[in-house]
Amino acid sequence: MKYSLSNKLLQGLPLVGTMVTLPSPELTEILCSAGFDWLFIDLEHSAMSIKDTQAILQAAGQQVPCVIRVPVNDETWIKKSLDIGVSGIIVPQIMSAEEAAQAVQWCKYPPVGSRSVGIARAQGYGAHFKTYIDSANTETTVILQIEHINAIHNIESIVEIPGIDCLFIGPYDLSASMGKMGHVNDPEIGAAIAKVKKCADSANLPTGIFGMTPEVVRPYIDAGFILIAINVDTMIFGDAAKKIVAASR
Ligand code: 3PY
Ligand code: MG
Repeated sequence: MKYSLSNKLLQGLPLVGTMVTLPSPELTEILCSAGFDWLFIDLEHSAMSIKDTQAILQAAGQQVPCVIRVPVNDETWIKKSLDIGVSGIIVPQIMSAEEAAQAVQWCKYPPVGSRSVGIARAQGYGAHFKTYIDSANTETTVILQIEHINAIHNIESIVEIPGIDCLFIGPYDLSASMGKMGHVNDPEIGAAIAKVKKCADSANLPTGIFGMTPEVVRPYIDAGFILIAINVDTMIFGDAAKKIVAASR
């Protein structure tokens, strides 16, 4: 697969993406030409359907790898997302090794996992069936979100689960679970994130993180986080619109 994100992650260089929440193929084309290295398509908090998401993937084509964040750690969401032909899956709110193993299992075809075999866009509507099923287990990027204090407590066992390609920090949910909602720069949150990084490093697992601005994520890039998501399409557009209005008053 030309657009494999797993291969890019293995190179160890920072990959900068942004969050897509609007069902607009045109906006996706604009984000692809802006130069992002990957797109984080969010089905957890957006109003997008699987059909909307397929149109986004069609717009991105082979230009930029897209990853879908499923709403919940769930077999149906994972298989439907994979079958529309995405580079990887982000599973939110992983709290334990058992949950991590379950997510990986749903992302992989047998004998490694239990993903159901179908024919859809991912398999070239049948035309690339064999090529796809032969490569999907290694080419599909499995990203698990660490974003709850329970996950921090269980991080040593989570990193041991085979088949995880990246651990991605959700600083907002993490801060909420620690009674400090939105205080993503709080030292206690920083210490929890540092613990994840240390354990991930010892297991040779790449790490990623979300932040609202390049300045917020800079220290994490410097610390070796490589899968970086900055800002959300709606806010990028809203901020640009506000600047025009302010500058013309
Ligand atoms: C969070 O900060 O909770 C996120 O999920 C961002 O990706
Ligand atoms: Mg979150």
